Amino acid sequence: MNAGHNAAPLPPGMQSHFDTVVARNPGEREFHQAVYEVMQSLAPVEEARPEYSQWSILKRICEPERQIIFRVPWVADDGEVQINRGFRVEFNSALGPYKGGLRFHPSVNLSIIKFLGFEQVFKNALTGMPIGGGKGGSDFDPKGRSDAEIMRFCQSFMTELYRHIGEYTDVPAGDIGVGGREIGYLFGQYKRITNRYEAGVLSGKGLTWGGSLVRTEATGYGTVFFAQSMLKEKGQDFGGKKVVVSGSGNVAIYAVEKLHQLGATVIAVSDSNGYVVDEAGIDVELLKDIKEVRRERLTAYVDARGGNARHVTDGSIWDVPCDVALPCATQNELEEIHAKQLVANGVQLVAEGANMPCTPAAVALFQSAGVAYAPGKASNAGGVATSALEMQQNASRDSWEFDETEEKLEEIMTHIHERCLTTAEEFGDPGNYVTGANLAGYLKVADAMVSMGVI
Ligand code: NDP
Ligand code: 2IT
Repeated sequence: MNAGHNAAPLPPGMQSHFDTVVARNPGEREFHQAVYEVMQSLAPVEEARPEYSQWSILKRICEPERQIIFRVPWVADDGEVQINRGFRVEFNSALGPYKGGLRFHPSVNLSIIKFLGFEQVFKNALTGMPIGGGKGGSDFDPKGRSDAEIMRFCQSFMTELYRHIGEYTDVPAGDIGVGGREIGYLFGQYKRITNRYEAGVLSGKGLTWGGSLVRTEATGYGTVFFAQSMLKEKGQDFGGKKVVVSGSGNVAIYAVEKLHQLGATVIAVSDSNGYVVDEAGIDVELLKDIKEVRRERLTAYVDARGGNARHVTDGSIWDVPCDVALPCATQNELEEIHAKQLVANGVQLVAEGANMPCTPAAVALFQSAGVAYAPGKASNAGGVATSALEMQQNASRDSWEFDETEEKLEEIMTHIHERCLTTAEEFGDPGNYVTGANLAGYLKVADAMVSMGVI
């Protein structure tokens, strides 16, 4: 079997490895998809590095080092006891402590956390920072919950998680449904239980208690910096480009902000209820107010904005014609049918702000149509890279200026872009960012694992 979504076949030797992963992890569709996607790139390294098969690197890399699942009981405002499920998958620590976000969304299950953890291992390697890969979260749905309920949930979640994490062990951060507010409640509970002010245990903290400037902006800004490097390869820049950004959360908002700074016009954003088209350019300050302060739906944007801005609930945001598309919402949000529409409308570049937002068939279509396409593990690595900068600042009890930190982020993204291209070229697939990202990440982790023996 393959990973679904019409993925291209694997070489025969690799297929048997993939079949084993499917048999050992039954029903975990998203995890299978993420593994398959990496395996599609691996044939040339397996040939070039015979020691990898000698030491069973591929088999070990597909097996998380540790998977933790726990009960999260808490009491809702109406007095009813709620039970959620918590996860932390500590995937690979060859390069450093496990590092990766926490996702709170009703769709969360072990498959989703494992796909995210698996991707995180290679993404973190690409950043060049000393961080391993992990991911966690819960099927808790924050929508419609009061602040007090969010706090009680976070406290209960941390009451179990605290024993597994630490500055040198595992350092969680945010992801979907987990932002500054949740990191605050989680950090408070960790500090209380352990009686340690261990700033390096979480990243994405507030600026007055160990957080880093630019971490909030980092994933969105970083994705745009990466896309800017891709455009530069083609002799172009963002000036005058029409861009569509899906989602309207942390990643999407700061992608829009940076795109506007670079002279592009973002004409559409979305949430899970529909999308907004605003040909005059999305008003990012209004979007921040609605999503970060008021925590409302996008219909409120249209009500406040007036003019020609409109809210659309049928079809898809990918129907909106654009030069550049940045999927920044969630996995598998951009399918083959959407890719066809984007290509028909003349899209030139797609860079993923979200994790695995394009299905394999959509990716294949972009690549065969000559659309420049960047996978999230390269293009959205700016968030975790800035988390690692936050860890550096915590370790040295220092805090850096905004401009200095943003410069470091831009440098890191430019460097990842370069690594992708040189690695793709080295392994005979010039210009292919998927090959470049998968191989550059894999080689770094695999070499470290070879050095450390069978553990
Ligand atoms: P947020 O929770 O801030 O925002 C998520 C956005 O995506 C919201 O607009 C949300 O709409 C939409 N969305 C989420 N799930 C779905 C769904 N199932 N269907 C449709 N829309 C959905 O999360 P982030 O912006 O932090 O994360 C977005 C993506 O970026 C994720 O894939 C995440 O893994 C990835 N990412 C995040 C990083 C970070 O630093 N935060 C770093 C690297 C990658 P609604 O509000 O209606 O649910
Ligand atoms: O997917 C991701 O890279 C994140 N959610 C950020 C992880 C982190 O540790 O900053």
